[in-house]
Amino acid sequence: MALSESAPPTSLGLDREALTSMYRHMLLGRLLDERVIVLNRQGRAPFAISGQGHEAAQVGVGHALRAGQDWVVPYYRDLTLSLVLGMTPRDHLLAALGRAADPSSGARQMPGHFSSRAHRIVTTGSSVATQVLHAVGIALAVRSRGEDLVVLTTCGEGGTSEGDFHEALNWAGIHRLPVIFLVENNHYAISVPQARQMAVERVAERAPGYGMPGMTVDGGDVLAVHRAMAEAVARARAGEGPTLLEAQCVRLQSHSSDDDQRRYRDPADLLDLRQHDPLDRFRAELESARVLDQAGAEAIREACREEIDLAQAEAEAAPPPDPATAFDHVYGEER
Ligand SMILES: Cc1ncc(C[n+]2csc(CCOP(=O)(O)OP(=O)(O)O)c2C)c(N)n1
Ligand SMILES: [Mg+2]
Repeated sequence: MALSESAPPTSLGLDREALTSMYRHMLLGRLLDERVIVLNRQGRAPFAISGQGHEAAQVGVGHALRAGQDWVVPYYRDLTLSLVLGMTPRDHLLAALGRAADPSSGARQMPGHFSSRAHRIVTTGSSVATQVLHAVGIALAVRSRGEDLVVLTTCGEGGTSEGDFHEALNWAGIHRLPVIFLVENNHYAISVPQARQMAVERVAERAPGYGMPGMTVDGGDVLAVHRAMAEAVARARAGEGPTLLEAQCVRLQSHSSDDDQRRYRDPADLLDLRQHDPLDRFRAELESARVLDQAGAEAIREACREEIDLAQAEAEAAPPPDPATAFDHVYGEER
């Protein structure tokens, strides 16, 4: 790709390879997300839940982890995070199209509910915030085994209203477990705005109540998220306990393919969201730091698009599950 070799590699604090990889992951996540929405609108994928607007937050945290070693207990919006950790567009398109080879569940789970044993991504459920407790259990196991690992779990700001969230933070705080709680605050829980979800302005304000540091970071700024996460990870690895990290994001699409946010959000706000697209922002930053030029950015886009096209072709050619297996893993085996 066309990189400006003369540019200082660290004007943004990371080397150009890391920065380019971050941009590539953000773009791959965005283009794959858009593709799943198209497949949904064409009637080929039953469901889409979009992470558009969350890419910087997810890439920022993902790049501060040791992929495949640290445990990640995500939620349904973390498509881009899963790509950072090593899942592929093919994995996701097999699930979106309900193919037997879907590595997450053999097409049993809803699309958007991915997991990967190989990448230490724990199965995502739909019940809001249940995963946060699972992450704390994993962090306790990590601690008990003396492993040099951290656990990342994620949820939305709406998820913080659940009892599970508070129990999880309380326990992690008491035992100083190596877990990072990332709240991707997009200010809406389906149609319910943040002000109806909590009496505080920032999710991170809750952290002192559980004896842990809380940080609010601009979730549209991938490098700021990365710095905050690196700090939280270092603390966890040093045995200094958990962190509550709030990334303030924008939700560019509706909650899912089953709702239309124009019915409950102000049209002016929806227009304004477009001014806060984390991809445009990072690309401008990379260009002005001379890490990437227009041709370089286009080459990355083209490579991502080709990867997604190929993945879609493979997923379309893959067979659906055998109907005889419909009840596998659901009820006890038939005798
Ligand atoms: C326990 C529970 N209650 C309600 C729902 C329905 N539901 C699914 S997602 C969601 C909104 C969650 O919002 P938030 O936590 O802010 O995450 P976001 O979707 O905005 O990323 C709700 C209410 C659910 N799945 N589980
Ligand atoms: Mg939300």
